Amino acid sequence: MYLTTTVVLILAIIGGTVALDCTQILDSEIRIGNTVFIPGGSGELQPIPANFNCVYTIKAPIYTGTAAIVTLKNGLRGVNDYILVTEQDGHTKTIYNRTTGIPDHYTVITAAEMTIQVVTRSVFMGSKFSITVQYQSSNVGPNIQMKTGGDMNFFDLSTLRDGRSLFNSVTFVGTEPIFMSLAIGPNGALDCWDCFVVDGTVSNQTRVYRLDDISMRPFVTTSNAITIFTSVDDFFGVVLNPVSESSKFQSLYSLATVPVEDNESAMRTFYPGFLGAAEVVNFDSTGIIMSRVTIMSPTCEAYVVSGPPNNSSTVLLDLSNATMPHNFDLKYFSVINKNCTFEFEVRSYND
Ligand SMILES: *[C@@H]1O[C@H](CO)[C@@H](O)[C@H](O)[C@H]1NC(C)=O
Ligand SMILES: *[C@@H]1O[C@H](CO)[C@@H](O)[C@H](O)[C@H]1NC(C)=O
Ligand SMILES: *[C@@H]1O[C@H](CO)[C@@H](O)[C@H](O)[C@H]1NC(C)=O
Ligand SMILES: *[C@@H]1O[C@H](CO)[C@@H](O)[C@H](O)[C@H]1NC(C)=O
Ligand SMILES: *[C@@H]1O[C@H](CO)[C@@H](O)[C@H](O)[C@H]1NC(C)=O
Ligand SMILES: *[C@@H]1O[C@H](CO)[C@@H](O)[C@H](O)[C@H]1NC(C)=O
Ligand SMILES: CC(=O)N[C@H]1CO[C@H](CO)[C@@H](O)[C@@H]1O
Repeated sequence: MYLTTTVVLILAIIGGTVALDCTQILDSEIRIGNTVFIPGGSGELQPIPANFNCVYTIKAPIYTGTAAIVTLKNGLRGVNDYILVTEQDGHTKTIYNRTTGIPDHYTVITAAEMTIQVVTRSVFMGSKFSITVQYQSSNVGPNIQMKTGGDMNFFDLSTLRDGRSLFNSVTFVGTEPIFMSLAIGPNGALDCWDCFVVDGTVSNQTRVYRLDDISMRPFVTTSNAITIFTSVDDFFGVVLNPVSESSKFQSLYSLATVPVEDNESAMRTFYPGFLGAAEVVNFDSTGIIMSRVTIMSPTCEAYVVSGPPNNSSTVLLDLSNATMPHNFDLKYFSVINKNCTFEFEVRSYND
């Protein structure tokens, strides 16, 4: 028995445009400064034939040194036609003919990818779409080994900004999963929509997260590496701990000190046995002043200790009876709360 399959490709002509055939972006088109229009044209909506089903994959391979900004225009008309967007962080959204409020752009960081699936039904309804992909410079930064012992692992990503890259990144690699906290300064938390945290290295991404989705909760990687991408020049301080260190605490956060302006923070014991710690870092220089401690509980067991909160930390100050202000000739320390409700204020030495 002979099975003959004949594939007939019918090129429909719609308003003078040759119908789409699911052409993907060529590797040669992925280069810094290049803009690619899908499915052609120069950014205007393009008609989609009936029975169309194509998954466009948009990526920014590591060797190209790029990241991509993707703009999708929705011109769907058929009620059953749709576009399925799967972002690099796994978020999906199905867009129909009535869908409004699509993000003004999507982002693909180096070595990540997103897909846009365009589907039409058997009847041509005049649906249209357009995808514009702009490739920009993404500068993959240092690979840093997690320090151990009494050394704090911290990094300000604004130090990587080079004035020409959309993204700059840093990677920390350890021997166990990594806990990350955003160091909050006097101006509050960083406001950056297009900042991303990768569980893994740039070339081996276990998962991509938008910073906004993880910055307000404890974040621990599953792999032994973490990569952070910034697209803004603002201060972007992070403090990292091996999970064996962070997991001892029910609450662990970090503070960035600046000169002149005190940063206030409060800690409390929510239930017996609740252990909290704050990692205080002067990212710019050496010297931290604890200017005030106000204890609200009848008794207080809380300490300032050296380095990250670890067995190898040494107690620098007993907060139950400390005199303020207290100067620490250090770049960082940790405040450990064993059983106390209190507020404290810290700032950098003026230099
Ligand atoms: C979406 O489809 C419905 C049903 O066919 C139609 O009534 C409506 O006009 C369409 N909307 C747009 C914006 O095309
Ligand atoms: C403290 O740090 C040392 C060196 O990094 C490490 O071996 C040890 O497990 C840590 N102790 C705790 C309790 O986290
Ligand atoms: C990538 O990361 C995963 C998770 O940490 C690890 O299991 C795997 O071995 C890594 N692959 C390579 C090629 O390094
Ligand atoms: C914690 O402190 C409170 C009062 O501040 C006290 O009543 C309680 O016994 C303390 N708990 C422990 C375990 O020391
Ligand atoms: C050190 O860490 C171990 C393991 O988590 C813990 O059992 C022990 O109590 C800690 N020792 C001190 C002095 O904190
Ligand atoms: C603070 O209190 C601790 C424990 O109660 C005690 O060991 C220490 O000597 C006191 N320090 C000062 C400066 O009073
Ligand atoms: C002035 C001030 O208190 N700034 C910040 C200090 O740090 C906390 C985080 O613990 C921020 O919420 C404050 O905005």
